[in-house]
Amino acid sequence: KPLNVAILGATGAVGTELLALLAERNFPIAQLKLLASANSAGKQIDFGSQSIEVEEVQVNSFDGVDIVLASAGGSTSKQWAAAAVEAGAVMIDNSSAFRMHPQVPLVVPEVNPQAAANHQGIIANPNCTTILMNLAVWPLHQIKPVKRIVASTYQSASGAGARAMNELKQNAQQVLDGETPQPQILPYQLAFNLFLHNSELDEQGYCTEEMKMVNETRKIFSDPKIQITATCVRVPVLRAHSEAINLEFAEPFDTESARAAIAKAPGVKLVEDFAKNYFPMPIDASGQDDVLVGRIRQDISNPNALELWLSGDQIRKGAALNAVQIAELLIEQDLVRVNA
Ligand code: A2P
Ligand code: 11C
Repeated sequence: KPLNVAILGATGAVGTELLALLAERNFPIAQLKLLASANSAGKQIDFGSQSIEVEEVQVNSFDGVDIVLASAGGSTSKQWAAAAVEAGAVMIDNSSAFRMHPQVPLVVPEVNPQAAANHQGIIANPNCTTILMNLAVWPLHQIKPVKRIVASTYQSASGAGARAMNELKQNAQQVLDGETPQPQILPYQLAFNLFLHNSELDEQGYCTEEMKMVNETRKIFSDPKIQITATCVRVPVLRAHSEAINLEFAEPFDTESARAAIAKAPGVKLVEDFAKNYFPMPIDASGQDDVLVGRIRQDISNPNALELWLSGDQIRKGAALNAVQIAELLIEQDLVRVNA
C-alpha cells in the first residue's frame, strides 16, 4: 500500500535528488512531506503534478509518517531521530550520525541487503565515497578476499552541499573575471584548485572522511580485519566523485576475471576503452545510477594487486539513490515498521 513519506532536508542537494528519484521510480507514495529549517518554511516545491509547501521540522512533523528520508546533516538527524522513531516511522539517514552505532544497520543494497532486517527504526546510508568504493570492490571480494585497499579520492563540491556547488560556480566565474574569490562555504578556493578533505583530523593525521571509508567498509563487509587506507581530496567537479583504488589479494587476481566480475555486478558499469584511452569521468557519471568502473590493470609493483578507477554520481548513488533503494528494500521485505 502507498506510504506516507517525509524528506528531512528537502531543499538541499540530496533532498532535491530524493524528490526526483521518488517520482522517477514511481515510489508508492500516499502523502509526501517536505521538511527543512525555518529558512525554507513556506517555499513551494513541485513533485509531479503537485506543488508541496516546505514545512519547518517540528516534534509533530512525523505523525503518520511511515518512512523518513533524512539528509539535513548529522546534528539535525540526531535531533529528530527519536521523534521520528517514536512516531512509528523508519528513518533512512544519510548523515554520519548513526552509521557506526552497533544497533543501526549500515546498508548498501547491492552488498549487504540482509543487514536491513535487524533495524530498530533507523537505517544508515553510508558515506558517498564508501558506497562508490564498495560497489566496485564487493564483486571482486566475493571471488577472492581483498586483504588491503588503498584508495585516493577526487571528490566533487556536491559532497559539501548545494551551497558549495553554487560557490564553485561563482568562484570559477570570479577567477575568469580576474577577481580573487572569497570562499564562505568551502574552506578554500576550489575553482582552479583542489585541497585535502577538510573534515576533522585525528591524532594519526587521518581526516574523518578517510576514516569513514575504513570503518564503514569494515562494517558493511562484516570484515573487521580488512586493511584500508585512504587519502580524500576535494576537486573542482560539480557532482560526481572519482576514486583510484589499489586492491591487494592473498594471491594473483587476473584482470580478465576482474573485468568479467565488474561487468556483471549490479550497480556498476564497466567503462574502459584502452585503445581510445577512454575511462570513467565525472561528467559521464553525473546523472547516472551506475558507478562507472574501468582501467582495471595489474599492479606492476605487486603480483597480488590490481588497480582500478571509478566515477560515480555523489548525489545519486552516493546518497539519494542508495537511500531510496533501501526504502524499496524495506517495502519488498515488509520491514517498514519499527521492531521492538
Ligand atoms: P534549509 O534549506 O532550510 O537550510 P545541503 O546538504 O545541500 O546543504 O542541504 C542541507 C539540507 O538540510 C537543507 O534542506 C537544509 O534546509 C536542511 N537543514 C539544515 N539544517 C537544518 C535544521 N537545523 N533543521 C532542519 N533542516 C535543516
Ligand atoms: C563529502 N562525503 O564529499 C562527504 C559529504 O558523512 O555523509 C558527506 C558526509 C557524510 O564531503
